[in-house]
Amino acid sequence: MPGYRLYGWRQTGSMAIEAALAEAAVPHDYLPVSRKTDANLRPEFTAINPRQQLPALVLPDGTVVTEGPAILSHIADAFPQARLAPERGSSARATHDRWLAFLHANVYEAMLRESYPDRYTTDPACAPAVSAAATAYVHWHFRILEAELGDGPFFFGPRLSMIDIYLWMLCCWVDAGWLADTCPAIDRLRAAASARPALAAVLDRHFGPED
Ligand SMILES: N[C@@H](CCC(=O)N[C@@H](CS)C(=O)NCC(=O)O)C(=O)O
Repeated sequence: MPGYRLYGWRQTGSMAIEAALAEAAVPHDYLPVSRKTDANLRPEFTAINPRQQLPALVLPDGTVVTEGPAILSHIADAFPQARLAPERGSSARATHDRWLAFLHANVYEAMLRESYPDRYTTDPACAPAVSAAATAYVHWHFRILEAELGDGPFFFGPRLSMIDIYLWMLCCWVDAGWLADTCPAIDRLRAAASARPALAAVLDRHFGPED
């Protein structure tokens, strides 16, 4: 019987999904879709995700799930023993889902504007300004989240959740010096997540030396 299939690539949003699957010890096949050769634009992958973006998780019954938070929510609910999200219907779960959506809608999306500004303007001369504004927007949202964090090291204290995994990934895409200086609680969360063996291995696959 086929199992889970994750389509991903180095230094993309598949990093959080790999991390969640590793933390929950979910067996899966990893199918690399090269961003170097734009394999995500090929018909085979477009048939899986018409947005031509990574990640995409195919469930054992063939259901395709895209969009990071939807994939993370599915993993949390399908593997509750891993306790990577509070119980469905609880206030804690509403808080969890709130901040996951916040990170996805505001921060991840702004990071795309930062990296691909030409997609967000019809005037190529404006691209640098679009990118600079996106950086400021990312920083603003990091500061909002910084104010929400308690004693940590994770969002819900000692217990890792999907918010931490997603935020940990996003931390890889901001300036490390800015993060340490401006958002010490988020930086502490990042370090605590990176110290977990499962996440350290994923971090190395994404940001370590290429094979
Ligand atoms: N909203 C999507 C965004 C995914 C996304 O932007 N993925 C990037 C890699 S980090 C990608 O595949 N980009 C290829 C492209 O847009 O051409 C999600 O949350 O999964």
